Amino acid sequence: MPDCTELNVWGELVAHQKVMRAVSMRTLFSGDTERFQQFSLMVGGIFLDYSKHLVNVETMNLLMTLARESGVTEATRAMFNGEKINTTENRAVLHTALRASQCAGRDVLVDGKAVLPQISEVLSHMRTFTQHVRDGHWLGYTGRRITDVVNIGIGGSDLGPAMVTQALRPYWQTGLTAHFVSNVDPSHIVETLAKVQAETTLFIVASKSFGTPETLLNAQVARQWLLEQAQDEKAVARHFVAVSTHTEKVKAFGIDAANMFGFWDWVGGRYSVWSAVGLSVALMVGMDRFEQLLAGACEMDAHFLTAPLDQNMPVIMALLGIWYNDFWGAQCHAVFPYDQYLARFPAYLQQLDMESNGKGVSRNGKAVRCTTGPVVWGEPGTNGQHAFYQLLHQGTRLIPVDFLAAAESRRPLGHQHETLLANCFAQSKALMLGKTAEEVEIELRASGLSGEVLQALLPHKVFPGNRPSSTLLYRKLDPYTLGALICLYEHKVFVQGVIWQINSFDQWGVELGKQLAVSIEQDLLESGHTLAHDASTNGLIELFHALRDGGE
Ligand code: G6Q
Repeated sequence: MPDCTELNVWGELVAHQKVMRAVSMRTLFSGDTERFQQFSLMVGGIFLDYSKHLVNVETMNLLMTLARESGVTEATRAMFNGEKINTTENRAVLHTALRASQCAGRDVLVDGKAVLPQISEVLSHMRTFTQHVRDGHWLGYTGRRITDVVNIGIGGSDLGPAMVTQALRPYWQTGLTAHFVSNVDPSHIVETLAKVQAETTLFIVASKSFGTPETLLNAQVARQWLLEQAQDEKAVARHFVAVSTHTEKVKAFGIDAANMFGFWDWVGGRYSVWSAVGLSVALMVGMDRFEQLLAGACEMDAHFLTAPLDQNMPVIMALLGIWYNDFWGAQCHAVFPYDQYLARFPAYLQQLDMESNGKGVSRNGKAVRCTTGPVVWGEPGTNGQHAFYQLLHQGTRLIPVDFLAAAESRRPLGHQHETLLANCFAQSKALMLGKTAEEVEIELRASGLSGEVLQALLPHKVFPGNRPSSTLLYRKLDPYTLGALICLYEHKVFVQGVIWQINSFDQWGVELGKQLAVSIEQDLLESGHTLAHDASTNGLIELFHALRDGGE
């Protein structure tokens, strides 16, 4: 497969971008009454409006050619079929299989072993366990019901369950509260333990490797805290469960293998919320709703696998991202949920997208020639409007935006939801239309300004417009819709990785810092010996000792 930049269509897209630079979205809309219908589609309860983009039919055709010639369809089949597409780790990538049972997806073999029976076994273990906790059969060491669930994990073993649990807050069982501890900063675990009682708290230690120092340190603190109060080792079995692929390490930590929920090396950390890593979600909202989450994802999987490229929602979103990233020089991609329950969604997407596609070497080991994954960021609307939207509207950067909103509020209150959505729609409209100098002048004259005062103010009030955004609108944020939404972004990231020819499923870039931290920690623990780092690191270590020990 030639490098994506060597494909003919890549050159055609470069040339086409020069034409599109002179086109305004205002003109595109006024010249085509069908634009909204043409550039929108609905899948799994999610409506995507991509009409407010710097694209026309020719743009989309060229982008579809790029997808076709990059082998997106073949790569998608390879992933769903369990081929070992994560080549640097020699692993299959089968988070799609985790939800396949919810929509009669077919089984696949990994190393000659069918995966669906293994998945359904864990799902049924999760069902029994979560039912017992939720209905009060599973009790703490003093015989009281569990009131608090603390998930201890980091990265993929935290962001997914934390985001989904928060998104599904309206479905939480009364009397149960979820907490998430991830940071090795002791403040995190200490502040969390201060909120709960040992006799009614269940800890989930979630770690695929069961070797992540942050997680194990926090889990040890929680275990010690429990034992100080229970004064009985047997209490651990009532208050600790593990989610992991490593039975031996779980047992060595002191958690009974019967209280372990397994998953497999073909589930990447950032794709693991669909596995037993979602146990906290299932505890909070119940197993039926957890399976609805899987079912929503399964509908999106089936769509992604079967829909033609030009009617394929993840493919369309991926190509729009590539259009701005590689042909317009956009550095980042913003995601603004006008949905408070999705407050952690941008943070979740940061890992999904940036850990997957933040790569500079292609699958064949050579440096990529294109620009790969963007910086992903975002905050819930309307908060962002009062903070950084200024830069979006009048700054010098091109920042494509995804707006997300529900038609129905989970907490209706007067007309506040309409106020929220009016702001959402107004922002995408403002980004697209902008405000011309002529329009500003009319406004300023109407407000009584004229002459030099008007002329001095006028340029500051002009909005260039022509700034692209997608709007994703759904009826309400229920488990099914959320499942489809997460899955949509997973496949968007996958398609981009295929086109850029990178491995979206490894994460070697997180290793170096971890390695260096080991020797630096030794130097922080023991002062007085010769430091062998660079001058800056040595200086920081010395200053740390001086500050901590009360010196300068
Ligand atoms: C995700 C990454 C990473 C991982 C964490 C936690 O894709 O692999 O974020 O999830 O490092 O790892 P463990 O689950 O093994 O503790």
